[in-house]
Amino acid sequence: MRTQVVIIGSGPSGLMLGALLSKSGIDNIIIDRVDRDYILGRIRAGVLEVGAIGLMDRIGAGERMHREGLLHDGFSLSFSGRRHRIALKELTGTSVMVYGQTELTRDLMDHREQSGAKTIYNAGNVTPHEFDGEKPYVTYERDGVTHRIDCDFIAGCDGYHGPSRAAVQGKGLQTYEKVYPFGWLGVLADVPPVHHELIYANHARGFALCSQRSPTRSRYYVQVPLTDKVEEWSDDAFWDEIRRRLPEDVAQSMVTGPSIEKSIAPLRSFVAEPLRFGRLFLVGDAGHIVPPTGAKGLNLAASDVHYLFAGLEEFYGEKSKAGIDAYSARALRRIWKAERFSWSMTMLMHRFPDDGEFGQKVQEAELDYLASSVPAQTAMAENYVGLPY
Ligand code: RFL
Ligand code: PHB
Repeated sequence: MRTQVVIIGSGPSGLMLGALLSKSGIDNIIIDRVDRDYILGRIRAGVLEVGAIGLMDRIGAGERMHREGLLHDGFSLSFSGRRHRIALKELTGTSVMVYGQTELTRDLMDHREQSGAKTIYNAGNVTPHEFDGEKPYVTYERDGVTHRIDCDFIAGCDGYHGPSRAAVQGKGLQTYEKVYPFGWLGVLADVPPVHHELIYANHARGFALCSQRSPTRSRYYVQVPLTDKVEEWSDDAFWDEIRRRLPEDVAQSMVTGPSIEKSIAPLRSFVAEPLRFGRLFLVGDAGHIVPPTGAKGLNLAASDVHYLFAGLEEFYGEKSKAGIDAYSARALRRIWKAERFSWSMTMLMHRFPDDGEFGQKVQEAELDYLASSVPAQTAMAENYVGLPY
């Protein structure tokens, strides 16, 4: 087989890139290790920045998102029995949209199916080759047979554990990492959200987040030690714990019900540099991870795609390598700012077992400062709605 761009990974970054390339007449094949239903079973991000919304529109896959997505003009921080609203729209002129990653991925998969572009699911042992030269190729196995796809470029959109970053180990790859000493226990339930906007809570028992997917579906999280096992958390124990961490009036009005998904995700900050190795690019989670506190993971995948697509379009349209040469530096400038913001939101809102009372007092002072300073709120809002591409 031969195509222009092989995309490894059928998550949001691979699907968005594939859609933009197809729209520009650039042939591409997406290969994933698992199948469509498995990918759609993963419950992940929920908040879209204006840049990600714009990308969905540009692709032509934004119709359902605009119909069902919920525009949010602000969110609240809860701490020391107080609640303070960060008025995103008022402070920045911009809102964010609550629309689940699952739904966005489904829209992109349906769009791809309709376009007739090729996707290979359930591919084993996917491996990029010869990307240092002019003739890269990707091999994979299916039904015991090894297949080869020759291409011009390989886009590594294969997440944190995928083969693309593994393939560039020892080729000048630098990594920067911070692992946090806790995880998020998340519950999805068909109950109305406790509040019309998101609430991020800093509490002595640990962080809590009230998010949502629709007017009838809630997504809630609590900070838990990394040693906790999801099987040990009954639904009742979860509801009791999250209510303890929220302001009294919020806790009292919370509607509870059976969970339809429950999982624990560890928190990590991670950046790989550079994001280009010859004709192989790292995109999205393959190149970087943020802790979910800033709601940036999926949005960074979208901005990477924006920069890489611009480079590839320039390469095929104008025969210029300038865009692909600039991809890594352009993407990393935005990535590091989102890393900084996600790290600072994480440090501000969680309990750190080893930081003691001093750490806690500093958090309280920062939250008090935020609540009283419009410039501080504006800085938080500007980062939350997403920095420009
Ligand atoms: P994805 O979504 O991980 O997709 C990568 C795709 O690559 C495939 N793949 C392979 N394919 C072929 N061969 C292999 N060997 C392969 N190995 C992997 C996978 O099957 C998959 O389909 O990466 P992408 O597209 O870059 O998108 C990034 C986002 O998914 C990610 O940033 C966010 O979901 C991060 N994230 C969250 N972000 C938020 O903004 N808010 C959240 O609440 C939030 N929760 C989460 C998250 C990420 C999680 N992970 C990674 C475990 C919760 C979790 C649990
Ligand atoms: C979510 O709805 O899953 C969500 C929202 C905001 C975050 C993280 C996760 O910061």
